Formats: sequence, structure tokens, C-alpha cells
Amino acid sequence: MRVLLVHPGALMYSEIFLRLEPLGIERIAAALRGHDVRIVDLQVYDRREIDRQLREFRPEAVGFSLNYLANVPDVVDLAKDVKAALPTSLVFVGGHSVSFVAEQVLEHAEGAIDVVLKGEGETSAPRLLDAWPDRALSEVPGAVTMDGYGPPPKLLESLDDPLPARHLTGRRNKYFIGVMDPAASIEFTRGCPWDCSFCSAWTFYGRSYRKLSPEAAAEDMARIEEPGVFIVDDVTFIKAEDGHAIADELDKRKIKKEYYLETRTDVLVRNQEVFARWKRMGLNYMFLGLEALDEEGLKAFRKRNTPKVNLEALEVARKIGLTVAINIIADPDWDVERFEYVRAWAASVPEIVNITVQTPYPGTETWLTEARKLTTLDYRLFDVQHAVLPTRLPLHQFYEELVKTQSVLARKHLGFAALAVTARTAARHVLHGQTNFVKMLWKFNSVYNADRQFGEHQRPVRYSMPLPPEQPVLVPDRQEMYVHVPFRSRR
Ligand code: B12
Ligand code: SF4
Repeated sequence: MRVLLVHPGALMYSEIFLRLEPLGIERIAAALRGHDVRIVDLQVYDRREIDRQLREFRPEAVGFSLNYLANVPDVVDLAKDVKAALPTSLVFVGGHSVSFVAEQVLEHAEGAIDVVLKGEGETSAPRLLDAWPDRALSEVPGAVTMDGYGPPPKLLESLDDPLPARHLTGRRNKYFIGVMDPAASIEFTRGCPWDCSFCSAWTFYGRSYRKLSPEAAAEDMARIEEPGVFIVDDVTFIKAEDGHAIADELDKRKIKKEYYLETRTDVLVRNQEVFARWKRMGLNYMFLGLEALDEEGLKAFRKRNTPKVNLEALEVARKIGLTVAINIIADPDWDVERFEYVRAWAASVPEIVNITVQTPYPGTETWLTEARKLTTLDYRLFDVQHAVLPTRLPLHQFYEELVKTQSVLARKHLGFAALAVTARTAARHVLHGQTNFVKMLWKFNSVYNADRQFGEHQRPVRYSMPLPPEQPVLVPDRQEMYVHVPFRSRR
């Protein structure tokens, strides 16, 4: 079959700091062996590219990736356009967020989306294409249609196969992260064994945790042409031996890259030698999700971590020589003093500090337990940059404080002092025709802007999110929350 896979456009956050390749659909494309597959990534192409593909390629199936809740309206509208242009083609949607709101998305689409595939796509997408000619969708694992459900989604037996079909994404020089421009992405492990209350990474994979073999990880790395690589794992190098095994393979194959990764502070403290080894191999940057500065906040998020370990991790990273970006979650309940306190703390540490806004997402425990009522059901505002819970400060003032905090932090890193340091990097990129990083330096004020963020709450809402439970649930049933129910806990 002729298959077109589409990744929606970038959200606010990605306009500034990074733009990464759509690994999920690259892996699905590779799994669709025997089919003629094309990919359009709307982060780097405009809408006209879809129209061109519909006209010239005439796909018999069009699949949309819906990892981000904020992309729901765009994907629903695109699906409607595709169905109108090619009424007999199969239109399907899959990905992280849509797995938690599948029924609502089908309703919004009013028949334009034939099926939502919950869970991992590598096994279900090929099964769907096999089943489509007979319309036997109820046999496809993870399938949700207007008529009912298929069997539960299946976890991939081995992550080693298929490796992503990176050759199908065009304009690869548009993918970057900070100064790593251009940058590809890679996956070493999938899932997370922790269970933070605000996160759906663990509920999606049923708290399972799987890894590629070191050989497959090195093989995938060898296929990457870009000099920079972002490791997309939620928590990288949970087990030191896995990090060493991949490093051994890369050494054997003499692969040298620059790396960016994300991990937990306790993992960094526990496995410092493996991070130090990766530093020698080209690891320069890392994200650390501190989330809260105090014990109470960490408990509320069930981070299973302490402020002491967080600070120790920053020491370790400095000692190793890594540039660290920290994330802190702003509670909509913050007042002016709290913002001031966070600004002062952030200014006192050399790390890059990033602030996101606490957002209950379907699929997280907070979605079920949060007692405060949502102030909006507009999917587009669920991007951790907008307040969707009641703010203690008037909303515009909350954004003023948020933007002030973000711009103080950005000036620290992207401003004149920092620019002097980054000027050489910037010049090198421009000389090589890479302008993503340089454009990012000047775009900040137009993206992070209190009027813009406040104004975005006033837009008409065409598609409304499902409501959370009327009464907050005290102790949610975990089995009910999982998209993939691992074998050991299946009832
Ligand atoms: C890498 C990543 C990013 C990258 C985006 C890369 C990209 N272009 O897609 C960056 C860094 C830009 C990013 C940004 C954000 N992210 Co992010 N991100 C991730 C992360 C860590 C891994 C995703 C990944 O690449 N996995 C590897 C690939 C192979 O898996 P996958 O994409 O999930 O695809 C599989 C399935 O989802 C499914 N699938 C996917 N697409 C399709 C399509 C079809 C048709 C089918 C059938 C199946 C299918 O099959 C694939 C193969 O099994 C996830 C956490 C996680 N563990 O999933 C969070 C996650 C998806 N991000 C999240 C969030 C909140 C964000 C941000 C809004 C905020 C932030 N500060 O992180 C921003 C904004 C996003 C934007 N669009 O601009 C949340 C999603 C919340 C939500 N419900 O919307 C997650 C779940 C993290 C979390 N812990 O809560 N993110
Ligand atoms: S926030 Fe990080 S550590 Fe916590 S559950 Fe999500 S991925 Fe795991």
C-alpha cells in the first residue's frame, strides 16, 4: 500500500530551543515492510507539502502521530481535509497522548479518522494495513474505532528491530537542539520504572522498561550522519552497565559524536563514572528534571528523590564538566514572592534553568487526583507553557511573572554575556549553513510574551478535552491507567 505518515507542527516550546526528528513514525515506517511509505514532518515542512503528497502520491493510508495533546485540534482538522480529498483512504492516528483520549478524538473527527491505535505502533500499524482491506479492524491490537475496541495493544518483543527509517525524513538539517545544530535523535531504552504523579511516561508503558542491545544501539548510531545526537530516553543510563556496554560498542566501531541526554539526578549521582566516560566520548549537555526545590514539592510529585541528591547531582555534573539544563515546575498557585525566590535561586546557579507550568494530563495520576478544577478544556493550552489550573495571581500577572522568570534565565544564557561565549559557536554554524541555533537566539521575545500567552486563552475553542473525574480519586487503580499492561500484572 502507499502510506503517508505525518508528524504535526511544532508547539511553542520547540519554536525556541529545539526541533527533533519524529523517531516514532520513522520506526513505524521501517516496520511497514513491503509498503511504499513516505513521511511528512510539519515541524519542517508547511501544509502545502501534504496537499502535494495527496495529489501526487495519492496515499491509500494516511497515519498521524499524536504524541502531544496540544496538537489534537491540528491533527483532527488535517484528518478531515485528508478524508475529504481521498474518501476511500484509511486515516489512522497513534502516539502517546492520543492513547489516553482515543474516544474523544474519534468523536471530534466525525468519521474522518477511521481508527486510533493505542500504544506502540511498530506491531499494530502493519497489522492494521493487513486488516484494512477486509475492514477487520476489531482484530488489530490497540485499535479503537467508533464501533468498538480491538485486543489490548502489544509491547514490541525486541526494540532492536526495526531501526528508524531516517532516510525518509527530508530537510534533516532543520533538526537541532540548542547549539547542537544539526542533531539527530536516538533511542536506547523505552519506558520508565519510576512513577511520578505528573508524568505519563510510566502509565503508557505499564511501568515497563526495555532496552536495545548494545550492538543494535551502535548500529543505529552508525547510520546517523549528523554530528550531534539527542538521546530521547526518559532516564538515560539507569543501569551503569548498559551505558558502558553501548560505549564499548561505539568505541569498537570508532563512532564519535556529540551527545545531549536527559536523566534523573539520583541516577547521575549513582552512576557518575558512566557519565564521565560518556563525557570523554562527546557528551556535553544534559537535562535534569529537578521539578521542585523543596522536599514537600518533590513528595507531591512523587519524585522519590531529595533536594540533597538534586544539589549533589549538580556538583557531579559540574565536576564532570557537563552543561546542565534544569527543569522546574511552576505551580499556578505561585505568588510574586515564590517567583522571586525561584528567580534568585536560578540566578545563583550556573546551570540553565527552564520553567514549565504544572499541567494535569490525561494518563497521569494528577489528572485523577487534582482537586482544583481546570480553567480551560482547550487542548492547545495543554503544552506546559500555559496555566490550565486556577492561578493565585490574576492570569495576566501570572504570565508576566512567568515570562519575567524565563527571560531573566534566558538572558543569563542567551543574552549578551552568554552571546560572547556562544558567538564563536554561532559563527561556526552560520558558516556551515546551519542557522537554527542563531535564529533561536533572537526569537525569544516574540515567543515568550505575557500578552501572547494570555491572548491564547481568549481564542474560540472548537474541540474540548474530556473532563477529569467529577470527584478527585484518592488512590487511582494503576492497572486502569496503563495503556500497555505488562504480562506480569495482567489480570
Ligand atoms: C523526545 C521527546 C520530545 C521531543 C519531541 C520529538 C518529536 N519531534 O516528536 C521534544 C524534546 C521536542 C519534546 C518536547 C515536548 N514534550 Co516531549 N517527549 C519526548 C519523549 C521523551 C520521547 C518521545 C520519543 O521520541 N520516543 C521514542 C519514539 C520511538 O516513541 P514515540 O514517539 O512515543 O512513538 C511511539 C508511540 O508513541 C507510537 N506512535 C507515535 N506516533 C505514532 C503514529 C501512528 C500512526 C501510530 C500508529 C503510532 C504512533 O508508536 C511509536 C513507536 O512505538 C516523550 C516521553 C516518552 N517516553 O514517550 C516526551 C513526551 C511525549 N513529551 C511531553 C511533553 C509534555 C513535551 C512538551 C509539551 C513539554 C516539555 N517541556 O517536554 C514539549 C513540546 C512538544 C512539541 N511538539 O513541541 C509529554 C507528553 C505530554 C502530553 N500528553 O502531551 C511526554 C509523554 C513526556 C512526559 N513525561 O510527560 N518532547
Ligand atoms: S518524570 Fe521522569 S522519572 Fe518520573 S516517571 Fe516520568 S520519565 Fe520517569
